[in-house]
Amino acid sequence: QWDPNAQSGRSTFVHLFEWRWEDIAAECERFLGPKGFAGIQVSPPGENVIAWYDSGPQRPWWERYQPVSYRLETRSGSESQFQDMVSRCNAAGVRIYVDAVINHMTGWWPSGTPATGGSSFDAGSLSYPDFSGSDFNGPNECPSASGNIENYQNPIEVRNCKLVGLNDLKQNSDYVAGVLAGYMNKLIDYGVAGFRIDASKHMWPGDLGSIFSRLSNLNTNHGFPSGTRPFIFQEVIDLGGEPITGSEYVGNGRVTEFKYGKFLGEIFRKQNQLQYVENFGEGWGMLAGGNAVVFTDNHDNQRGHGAGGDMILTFRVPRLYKMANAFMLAWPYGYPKVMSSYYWDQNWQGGQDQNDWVGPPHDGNYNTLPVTINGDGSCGNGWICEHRWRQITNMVQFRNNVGLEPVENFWSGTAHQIAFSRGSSGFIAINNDDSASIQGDFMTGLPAGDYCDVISGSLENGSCTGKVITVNGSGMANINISASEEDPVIAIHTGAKR
Ligand code: LM2
Ligand code: CA
Repeated sequence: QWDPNAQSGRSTFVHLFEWRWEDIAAECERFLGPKGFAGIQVSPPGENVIAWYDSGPQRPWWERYQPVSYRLETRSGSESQFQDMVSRCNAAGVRIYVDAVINHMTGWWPSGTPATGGSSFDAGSLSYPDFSGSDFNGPNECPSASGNIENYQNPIEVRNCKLVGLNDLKQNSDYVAGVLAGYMNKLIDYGVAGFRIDASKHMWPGDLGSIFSRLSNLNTNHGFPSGTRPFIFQEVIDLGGEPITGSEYVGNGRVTEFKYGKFLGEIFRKQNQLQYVENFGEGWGMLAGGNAVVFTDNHDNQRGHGAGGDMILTFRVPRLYKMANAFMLAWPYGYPKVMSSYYWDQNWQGGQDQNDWVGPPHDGNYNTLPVTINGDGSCGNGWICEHRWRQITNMVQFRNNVGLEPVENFWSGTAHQIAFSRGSSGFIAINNDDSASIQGDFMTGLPAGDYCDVISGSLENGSCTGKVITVNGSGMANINISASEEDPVIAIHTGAKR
């Protein structure tokens, strides 16, 4: 289904990429719950191959996209830690969405290669704890010579051949569908609220639909109303130019709208113009907002995998990144996801980062390091925690506060300056011009009063730690944003009135 199953008044989720379950549970209680986040996409919880090359990737992040079994044992933690996390996050009002890797199992590895939960498998003879030979697509189903996907113009290849050599499951087998649904139902029983369906483009929409129809309703012991269906969002990379489209999947649930982050990158890098966003959404050829999950970047395209290329904005260009996220969170389109990353050193050679595989911060035994919290609220041990950046957290609260109010008073100045209000609940102005200021009296739509700009500061104990914006009796406010400001954005809303 399309509804994110969020607690009322919560409207944004965060991808805590590669976090440990213990750290996520703590983050729900100390930060995400109190700050109003709706949910979390967690890394795949099922057992995966331990990927290790003597010279080459060692425990890369992408090993988690090579399942061996559905035992809940990974670098993020154990089954009991997973259960504890889901319970504690639900109690804090924050939903858990599991990244479900159900298109495939591992790529080729020598027999005897270990897995994170201690299971044995033999990729070459298609032998896994739950699956064997005929559970996989083979030459009868896959028309390509190599058995791999070679031609994205042929939907049969894309769905029935191997994605980068990964053994491809037959979702139209009753047995396979039953195992996959069984895994997801166990997670539902533990209290999860929904799923990201990895590599959905590589599965037939009808096969996915019949797997989803086998899913249980959400667990009422975790506070979900009886009869609640799991939230589904399907990962389909559709930038146009291929026969498979995202719209083929909207009958099953939401779909990742990859055009969104690419467009935001182009706009804020000035390959396009900010002033054109007045009809951002369907008007730009994207899916209907109610069918879309949107994000500035994700774990793939922030490191050059996946879609969007060098336009994608990430934590490495923080000024543009904060502007783009502020726009995303202020603009009523789709269900937005905030990325939360870890740092790695890049090594660019010939336009390719040789370190794009580097896994999460770890100790000498490749145990993932805990997320530590510094005195100023930022994260340590190599965790970036974009979701804790004040400008981003405060805009999550802006979005919760403005709810479904419409965009009004849309204004554009130069090509890279805009302002708009959200009904009578919020107002934002963004200046991405290289030299011109935004300066003048703007219609904010807000009731008279003094408001805290939630970009330069926050409302704390009745006062503003940043700029104060005064709205007069007719809703007008004087707005001043020079082109050289650290964050050339002002955002005010009725939830942060002094
Ligand atoms: C996804 N969406 O459709 C994930 O978002 C993406 O991160 C996954 O790819 C992909 N699908 C499969 O689940 C990642 C990563 C790949 C990596 C795979 C499998 O982007 O580079 O492939 O996970 O771990 C790796 C190697 C590749 C090798 C393959 C099989 O990079 O060279 O292919 O494993 O051993 C021979
Ligand atoms: Ca497939």
